[in-house]
Amino acid sequence: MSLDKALLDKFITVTEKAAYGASLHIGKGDKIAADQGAVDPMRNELNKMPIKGTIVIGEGEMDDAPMLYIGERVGKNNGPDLDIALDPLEGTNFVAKNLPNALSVMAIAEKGNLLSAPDTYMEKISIGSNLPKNLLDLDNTIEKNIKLLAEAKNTVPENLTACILDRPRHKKIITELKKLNVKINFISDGDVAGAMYVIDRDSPVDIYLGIGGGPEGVLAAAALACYGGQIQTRLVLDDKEKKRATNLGINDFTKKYNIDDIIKGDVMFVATGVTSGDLLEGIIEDKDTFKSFSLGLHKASNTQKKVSNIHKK
Ligand code: VTB
Repeated sequence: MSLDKALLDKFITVTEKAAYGASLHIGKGDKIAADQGAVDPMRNELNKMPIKGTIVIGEGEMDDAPMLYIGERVGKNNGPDLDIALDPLEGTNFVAKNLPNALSVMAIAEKGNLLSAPDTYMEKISIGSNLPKNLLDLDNTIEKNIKLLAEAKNTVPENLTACILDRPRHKKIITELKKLNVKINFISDGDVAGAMYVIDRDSPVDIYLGIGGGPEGVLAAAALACYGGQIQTRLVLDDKEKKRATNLGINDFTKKYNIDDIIKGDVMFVATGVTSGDLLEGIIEDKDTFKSFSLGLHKASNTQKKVSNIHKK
């Protein structure tokens, strides 16, 4: 079964309101307030929707998150049973420091169709569309993956660009990429967008790799599923986190998840820019209104649209 396409615009309204809420905190140095600024309107808007929604990826587990926690029910409790993954503010640092690329994001699927990833680290590797299925593997050496990708793209490693979070934990990968003369696009945060750069025609990025957040990996997978891109992931868990993963129904801690293991069936992905960035422009505030720029993707109807809307404050 597919999701009702009419829901896409309604979900876009949800991230628009959340993005505006976060935008009120741009440049104020307070990332917790910025996050809260997005969480409250996101929850309000979700509760106006004709859905029986369950948050499967949210702001944390019930004990440490006052709202939009994993397992929270949202919507008017009439309509389809949906699972929702959300990040009201992806890039809290970006908003606090008035930097580009902050987004409000959500992914929606039918019940049981999204991987419930715990809020832990996750190894990721993503590539764009029109490439052989499951071309790359997290267990390959960096050299092997880069060579496979270059070959599939009919080019050489030095013509490829890799995107990676700028973190000390990636030292080894970065050394390997440099040896192969691959161009590197470092990002300071925000790897939902990072993993999606492989799709954007205007972006030079061919491959995203490295370790980022687990929830962000599922959100990026939803977007990539709508574009026909690919992602492979594996959770990175310490002993305490293994227990949390077990609570979410994950028993095989070393499993490599391909995109079809993360996103089953139909899916929607929506994102609204908070601060302007590579994917979307940020919120523009006027006296009584604000203008927002969003991306709406729906796999089944092959919808990939960018919309801009004006809302009353
Ligand atoms: C990751 C990444 C996110 O924060 O979770 C990162 O997936 C935190 O990583 O997109 P560190 O612990 O290394 O700082 C983001 O960049 C932003 O939430």
